[in-house]
Amino acid sequence: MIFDREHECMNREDLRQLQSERLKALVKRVYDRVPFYRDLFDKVAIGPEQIRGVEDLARLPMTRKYNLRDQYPFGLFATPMKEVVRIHASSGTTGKPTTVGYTRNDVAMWANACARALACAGTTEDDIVQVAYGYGLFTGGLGAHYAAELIGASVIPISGSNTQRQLMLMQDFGTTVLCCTPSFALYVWDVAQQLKLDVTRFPLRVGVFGAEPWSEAMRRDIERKWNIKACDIYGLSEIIGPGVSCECVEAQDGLHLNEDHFLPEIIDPDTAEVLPEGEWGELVITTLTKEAFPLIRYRTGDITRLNSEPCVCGRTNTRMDRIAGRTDDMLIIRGVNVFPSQVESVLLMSPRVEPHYRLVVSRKGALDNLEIQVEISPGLYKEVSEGILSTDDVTTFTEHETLVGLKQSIQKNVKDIIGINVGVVFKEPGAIERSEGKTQHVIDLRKE
Ligand code: DLL
Repeated sequence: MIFDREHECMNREDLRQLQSERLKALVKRVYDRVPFYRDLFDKVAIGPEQIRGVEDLARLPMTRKYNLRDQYPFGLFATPMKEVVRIHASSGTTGKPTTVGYTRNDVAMWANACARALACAGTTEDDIVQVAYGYGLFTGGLGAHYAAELIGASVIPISGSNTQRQLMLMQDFGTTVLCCTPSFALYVWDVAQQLKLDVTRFPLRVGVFGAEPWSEAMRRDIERKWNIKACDIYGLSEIIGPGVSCECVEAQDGLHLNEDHFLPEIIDPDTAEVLPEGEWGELVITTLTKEAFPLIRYRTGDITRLNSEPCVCGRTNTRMDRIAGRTDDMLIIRGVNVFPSQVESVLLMSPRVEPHYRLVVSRKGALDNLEIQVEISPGLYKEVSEGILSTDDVTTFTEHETLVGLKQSIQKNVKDIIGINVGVVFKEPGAIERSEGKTQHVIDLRKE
């Protein structure tokens, strides 16, 4: 079990001291070694000698995804390629991917940070860990793999896809911990139902799910369906991969951040002003110990808030809330900021719909229009289909009175809680395409 009490339960003053020392060394290193940072710091007339510790962090300029793209592929590396032992890259939906590099020490630090995360979620050396995150340039597979091995668990490196085989190995090998995206966990469950497998009798105990936004309601749904504890793990390839933070299985109340390696701040995404603890905003991270690809004040685009109250599990490191959304997938519908995860939470208030949904945004004249397409539960589908067959006056799915009522109640909840009027379209179970990687919930027709 990798519970690093020295660093995870540190007195906060000592932690700040450690962070300050590491920050000073980092700033000097990037200034000396990376022309991009030297230029960036020179532009705002900041030199390494002016950074005395964490208290001076806000004087440093921020970095963003486009800086990484501009320096593609290796322009931000702070070590010669000879010392780089691993390269990962983001999938890059637009144009070139962003590339990140690791030295041997970086790989070891990552394994350690991610091992802490998996241990925090309850993984021990007695576990059998099925890693169903994709292996490859994506950091999910290898990140969880090295971490679980470091803990001493038995790792099944199955990668993503192969749903039936996932289920077979889960049963035959007695998997106790599953690592994958939350949507894949739901997908595998669906397939188990088709195969008439009772997954609640599997030895599976814990799921360590992340790489995409999910809601508290979705957690409850997954926990009930699988009869497990589901913990949220967060990370991004630019910073390290999975293992930046993770929930503890004891409290499941915020994700413990590995703050001795990753220094967090929350800013207002519009003004870039640093916000006080507890306020929602964009997470900004400075990597304190990375060698090959250090980042200074990197704007993650992820919306969360921080809480440095000690946790019941004993850890004292700052916890971040589950990611509420991204600054760039925030939808603005008639002036109201809407995150897909908020809609998901409202949808899942109804037990009669499934967490398989799509948000289709279009423009009618000058007005933005949001249509929620959501699958109804198999039970409701059966009830409605039988109803349609046995009644003469109701001929279509959408006219069925149960669905009309359900639609109105979802519309009312969305209006009351999020503050917008939406259209709701019900789909049959299985009609919404499943994803084996990250799910794309939003289709924005306004951009086409
Ligand atoms: O998704 C790393 C990872 C792998 C994290 C496995 C957790 C588990 P990227 O592909 O670079 O890296 O994508 C990073 O995914 O900025 C968030 O927007 C989103 N994301 C990651 N974890 C979570 C999470 C990996 N737990 C981007 N909740 C990040 C919400 C998440 N969003």
